Amino acid sequence: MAKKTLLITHTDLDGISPVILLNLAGVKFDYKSVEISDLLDTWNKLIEEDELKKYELIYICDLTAPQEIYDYINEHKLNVKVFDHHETHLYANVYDYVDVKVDYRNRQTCATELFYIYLKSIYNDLDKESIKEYVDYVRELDTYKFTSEVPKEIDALKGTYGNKEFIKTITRRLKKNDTFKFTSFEKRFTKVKKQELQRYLEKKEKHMFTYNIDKHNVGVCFAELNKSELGNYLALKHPELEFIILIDASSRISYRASRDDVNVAEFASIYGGGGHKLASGSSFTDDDRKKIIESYYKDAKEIEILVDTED
Ligand SMILES: [Mn+2]
Repeated sequence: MAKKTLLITHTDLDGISPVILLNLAGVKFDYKSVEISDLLDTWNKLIEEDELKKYELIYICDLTAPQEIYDYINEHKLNVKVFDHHETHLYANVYDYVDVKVDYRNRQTCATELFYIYLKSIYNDLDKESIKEYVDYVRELDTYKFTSEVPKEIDALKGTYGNKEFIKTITRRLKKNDTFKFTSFEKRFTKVKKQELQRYLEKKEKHMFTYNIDKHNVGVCFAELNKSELGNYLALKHPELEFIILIDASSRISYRASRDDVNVAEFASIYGGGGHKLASGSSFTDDDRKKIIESYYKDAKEIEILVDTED
């Protein structure tokens, strides 16, 4: 059996677009798309199940790999190439098979762009206008620097189609067309979705609380959906507030700012979190959730009941 290529990549648009690029290059490969926090587990499982040796080449994209993974790669002399743009990953540039850049040609870059530059130098077929355009859209979305609405529309389609179907349909489209185009159905769908989002943002804004926390004037909102759109919308609309706190009670807390004088990473670190200057997060634990239940229902006592989750 001929050896194959393995791609280990992130789950977002910048993570799954490398899958599309390998499809377009005509490479025979398997891929795993994982959350950053699951990378090490995924890697260790590949080792345990003796899977790694099935591959003659392994790409890792859009994920910050910990030193442990590099130690293994170096010790076993695996043929690996890494493409990423996270600051926390710059340390790995000491290895000649790693390409981590935060900026490229005087602007922020993304994993898809770095991977594309590399693949294009090997597979001439990729040097095509539609693919170039698509990679630019992915970069704009991932670095939040927009010149049009198209990147957000592409990302919304990814959410609607689901990753597998999205990869299939975009691969086919980029192969066939000279420029990147939406179908007429997608155009109509996107318009309706946008109107829906606008109503959602306005509704959330009405339910925003304002607080002073640790000497900062902030807006606080509860939200489970469209958090980055919402955080951005509220931060831009309310320059009188230093930043916006979005509490996703079933998951985590996000901090968003649009002002240069604010550093939400610092604020988040007080609460055990971290991130970037304008976008950070901290965790919201089961203990926090229980506190809410128990402060609302004064007589609540937690009990153990076996729940049958099979359906
Ligand atoms: Mn990325």
